[in-house]
Amino acid sequence: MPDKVVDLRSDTVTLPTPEMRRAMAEAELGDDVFSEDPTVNLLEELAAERMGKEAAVLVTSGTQGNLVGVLSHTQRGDEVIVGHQAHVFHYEVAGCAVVGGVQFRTVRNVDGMLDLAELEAAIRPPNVHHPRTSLICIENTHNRDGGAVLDVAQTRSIAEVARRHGVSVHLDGARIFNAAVACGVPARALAADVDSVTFCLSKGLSAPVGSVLCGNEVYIETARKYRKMLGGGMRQAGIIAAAGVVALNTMVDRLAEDHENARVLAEGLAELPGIVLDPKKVRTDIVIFDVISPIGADGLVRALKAKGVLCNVAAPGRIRMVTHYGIVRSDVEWAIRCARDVLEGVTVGAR
Ligand code: TLP
Repeated sequence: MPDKVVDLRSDTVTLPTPEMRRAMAEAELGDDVFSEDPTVNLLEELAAERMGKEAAVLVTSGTQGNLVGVLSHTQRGDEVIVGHQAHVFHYEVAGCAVVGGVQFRTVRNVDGMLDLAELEAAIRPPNVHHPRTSLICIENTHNRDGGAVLDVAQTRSIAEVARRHGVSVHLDGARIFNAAVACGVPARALAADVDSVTFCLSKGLSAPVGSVLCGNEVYIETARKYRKMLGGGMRQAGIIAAAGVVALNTMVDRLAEDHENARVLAEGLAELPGIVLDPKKVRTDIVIFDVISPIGADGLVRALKAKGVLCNVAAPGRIRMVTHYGIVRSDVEWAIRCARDVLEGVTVGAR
């Protein structure tokens, strides 16, 4: 591997800032299972305030946030409606089915948005044969849809369908602050119409560990029990929460830089032979493109890795690159140059 590494695999690779490390070292601590860790309590208050919800609970990861989030809305045998590209459907090891005994039903999602007619039709009327539809899960920004953003009106339109049928809405807001920055609104505006929201501290916000699940007080009380059941009662978790507080206070506005770098990356890549990409669709930190070059997506990932540029295949023939706190403009320019060298050197039939 070359000396210089440009790691575009995910914003999860971000390292804590010096201010976070200091805050972690100096954090005031207590036993969080007794709700006695002042730093965790501070983070939870701050998170609830940012999301416009009554209460919040620190969880270990985005996956645990969604699992605890879904469990706290549902009973065994319920049905949960999710987009067919949802993270919770593709990448969370079927935890909701295994642990929660709930069944997922997918509806089409395009650019992060659910098809409203399909959504409404998927909500089951009460019937002795049917599972009860108790929850709709949405995702903002949308990972597999290339970091697509749902705006306030789109979120509201989904929540209105849910409300008409007495169904709750959970928002996987792993990257909700990226969505908020892209829309130019506070994150709480994007969470206003949902019943619960989870967001990640350890993606673009660069904290080392943790996510926060937010909702009303009764819901979060339930969530605390499920978190404990899943082994997420972390005792002196203020060590982690301290970095989360710094993340919320210092790392949100700078996400605009990541979005700008992603735009430059997308525009550069879109000009290369064998890449299919509409840069206008890139609004946040995720760039997803199809590879029609004979080298293929796997071959391009391998060739870039040999040059020190890391990225992943997101689906067959499709690559994902993500910008973040560890990536500056010259890294993006370098990645484009490496991709150009590889793709312009490919001859038809080569693999
Ligand atoms: N996504 C990861 C991988 O799992 C693909 C990534 O690199 O993007 N919701 C969304 C929308 C996510 O993108 C992720 C992580 C999660 C939930 C889960 O978060 P973690 O990894 O903290 O469990």
